[in-house]
Amino acid sequence: MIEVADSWAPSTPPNAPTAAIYLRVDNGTGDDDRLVDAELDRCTSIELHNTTIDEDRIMRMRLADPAALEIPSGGELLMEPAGLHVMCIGLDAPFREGETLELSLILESGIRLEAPTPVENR
Ligand SMILES: [Cu+2]
Repeated sequence: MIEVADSWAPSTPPNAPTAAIYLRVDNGTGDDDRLVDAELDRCTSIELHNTTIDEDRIMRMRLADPAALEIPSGGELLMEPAGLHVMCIGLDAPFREGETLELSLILESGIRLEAPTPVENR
């Protein structure tokens, strides 16, 4: 079975144009898979990002390499602060603590995982 073991999103300040979502997917199947897309009706578009720190110590986000989004058989994909994240672009309204986001994850195999995601500040 492949499943979202944990997902959460920090609340956002008023008028924030973007928001990050973090999660863990566990893969208990015998097949490798990969996260390829996500859907959330609160966003104009979604990108899968990775965070890197440049030589000048500035944090930057860029599109994640597909290799980094693998969900290996018997393993997990971990998306966490300062690393991989789902980037919600064109946020319609701030994420408010206590609400639940109806996030869906699309895997390379065609599997679609529903991931109700609480907004909480960890
Ligand atoms: Cu990002």
